[in-house]
Order: sequence, then C-alpha cells, then structure tokens
Amino acid sequence: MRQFVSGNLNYSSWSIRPLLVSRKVGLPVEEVVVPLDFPETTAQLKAISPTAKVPLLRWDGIEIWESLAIAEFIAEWAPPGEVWPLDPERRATARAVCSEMHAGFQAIRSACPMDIRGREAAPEMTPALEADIKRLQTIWSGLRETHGSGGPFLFGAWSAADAFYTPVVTRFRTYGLPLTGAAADYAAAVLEDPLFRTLEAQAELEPWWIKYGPDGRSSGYLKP
Ligand SMILES: N[C@@H](CCC(=O)N[C@@H](CS)C(=O)NCC(=O)O)C(=O)O
Repeated sequence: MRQFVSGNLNYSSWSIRPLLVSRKVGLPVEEVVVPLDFPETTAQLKAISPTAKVPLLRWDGIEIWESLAIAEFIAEWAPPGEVWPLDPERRATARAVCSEMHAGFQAIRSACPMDIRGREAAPEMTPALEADIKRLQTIWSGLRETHGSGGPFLFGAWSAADAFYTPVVTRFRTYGLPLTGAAADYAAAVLEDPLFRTLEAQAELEPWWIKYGPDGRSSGYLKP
C-alpha cells in the first residue's frame, strides 16, 4: 500500500508541505484526507498513525510520520536535485531553513492559523509576531538575493524549502500581513505557481470547515 494521508488541504499546514513535495516529483501514492477537528478525527488518526497526527506516508509497509522526514524520504526516492538543490551550500541552507520552519515561528503559527481560502483581519501585532514576520522577510529576501538566480523560488529552481514556506506565504495573504521587496515578489511567485494553484483549487472545494470557540478550541463542521 502506498498512501499519503493528510489533513484537510485548506487547514493542515504540516500536511501540505510534504504533499507539495510528493506532487512535485510525481510520487506514486494514493492521497487520502482525514478531515481535522471532527469528533471522530482522533480515533481515525490513532488507528493509523503513531502520533495520531498527519501527515503520514504509508509506503510498502513502512510508516513515515513527521513532515520533514517524509520530505527526506521522497528526496531519496526522486532523482537528485528535484527536492533539494544540487549545490551542497544551497542544499545545506535549504535544509537549515526547513528545520527553522519546522521548529520555530510559533507566534505566526498560533496567531494566524493556515486557512488558504479564508480572508481575515490581521491579528494584534505583538512583538513576537513582529519578530517572526521580520525573520521571514529576512530569510526570503536574503535567499532570493544570494541563491535565487535561475528562477523565482528561494534557491532559484523550486525545492522543498518552497514547500515548507508555502503555508506561511498563504498566511500573509489570508491575514493581510506586511511584506516588501524581494520577499513580497517571492510570495507572489509561490501563489502563482501551478503546483500551489492546483492545491488551492482543491482546498476551495473541500466540504470541511473549522471554527474556533471562545476558548480557542477548534471544531470541524460541514457547511449546509
Ligand atoms: N511535527 C509534525 C506536526 C504534525 C501536526 O501537528 N499535524 C496536525 C495537523 S496540521 C495534526 O495532525 N493534528 C491532529 C489533530 O488535529 O487531531 C509534522 O511536522 O508532521
């Protein structure tokens, strides 16, 4: 069995990172969505995933959880240069910025949950959120300047680094957050890329929605 299990594409930022990598290289997998935040979600995830989380790649008896590990598995499957840059410095830097994304940016992640089809007012600009935005601006504009020749992405040609930052790019659009210069151009390129446009169209059509209660807890529902 070869299955890529994700959460709703509209909301599950961790799922879409390796999913974009999978789609980019044409990994032969069946894509399955487990809608998040419904009463049955936890039981469904516990039945298939060691962490009760998505994404999960099920590949001929191997189970790979954690978005970064899935991206690395796909990189080993794909021809060199398709997931990570071929150049060793660019490849190491791409891995560093993916790890930084995976381990950090707590403020923007919690203040601005990914909602690809949503358009919301900007949240209160706390010092922590401001610091995350400043760091993203620096990473994106810096990489474009240093490594971006040869294409519109962080390392010129598309790489897993772009997959890892795509959910953050969508947050800038959803919440109208400030971005300037080369970083803004980069964000526009990600949103125009056919790989993202296809995923966005699917997210638009998903029947599952998530709302947040006054206690901040999220719950899934189907729109009547
Ligand atoms: N560190 C994990 C994070 C995975 C994660 O938190 N996934 C969320 C969805 S984006 C999840 O499955 N939550 C379980 C739930 O909502 O029940 C990774 O990188 O894959």
